[in-house]
Amino acid sequence: MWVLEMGKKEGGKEEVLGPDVAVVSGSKSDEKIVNDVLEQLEVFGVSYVAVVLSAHREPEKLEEFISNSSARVFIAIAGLSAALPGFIASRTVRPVIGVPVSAKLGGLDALLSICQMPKGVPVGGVGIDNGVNAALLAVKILALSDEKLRQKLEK
Ligand code: C2R
Repeated sequence: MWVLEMGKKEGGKEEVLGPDVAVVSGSKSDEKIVNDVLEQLEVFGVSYVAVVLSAHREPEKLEEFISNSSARVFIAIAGLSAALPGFIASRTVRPVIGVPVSAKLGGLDALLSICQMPKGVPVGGVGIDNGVNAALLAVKILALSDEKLRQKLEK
């Protein structure tokens, strides 16, 4: 797991220098998909933090995590009634990529929960259990402002 480090802002004020990607899963039972995401991020040397936090079960903790995180992209992994990606998107303007997990109904429940967001609160959804694509999409977003990463993607 990527560990938070303290750093200095330009003006000398202290801030927490976070990882590029925050990977949030709704339950420890989503571990396999989380590992697919982390492995792919590691291929590109992208820093990450991975946490288990549920919007349904621990909304206050999740809210605190989002507001303290300086990650540039969120990947939210959840099965069943997957509120997690939408919850995160409602509390940050940073991009959120949702990964539906096939816990029940082949993952269709989670897929629809993630894709059918109301206007104004977008979540980018990838295929069911497709953690690899979520990581690649996050890398593409980061590569927009990172030339070295863009070159790695092109290779
Ligand atoms: P448990 O195995 O812990 O009962 O979780 C998780 O992502 C998991 O796939 C079963 C499934 O419930 C999902 N879950 C959510 C949320 N919290 C947990 N969809 C949420 O806040 O959206």
